[in-house]
Amino acid sequence: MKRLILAVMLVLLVAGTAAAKDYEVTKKAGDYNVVVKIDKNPPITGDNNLSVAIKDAKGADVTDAKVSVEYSMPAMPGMPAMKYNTNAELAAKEYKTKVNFSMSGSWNMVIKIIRADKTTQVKFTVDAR
Ligand SMILES: [Cu+2]
Repeated sequence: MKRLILAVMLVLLVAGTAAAKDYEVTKKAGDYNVVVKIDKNPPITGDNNLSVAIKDAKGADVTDAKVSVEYSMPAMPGMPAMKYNTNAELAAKEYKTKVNFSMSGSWNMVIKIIRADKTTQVKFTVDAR
């Protein structure tokens, strides 16, 4: 019986760990392969840590780009349009920043990658709880 309880607890622990996995979006944009991660899954109303990893066509890490994150929500009844912009800073081959979703719902994300005067954009939506 003790063993069964232990086994059940172990399963719950593993399930909990799996659920805690980062929210992840992978996109091809131009020559780049871009992986965006958010540490809250699902993303939440309030602060979320976001990271962007960029690889070039050869699979090498891109560490000399300027990366910014724009997140917005169109106007809806009782709420004006919202738009925020933040610069991501390079740390350990990833570009990191915080995004603060001011309300729950669907947010339009635009990751801007500027490198050698060329701008590449990655777009996706995030549902914040
Ligand atoms: Cu809204």
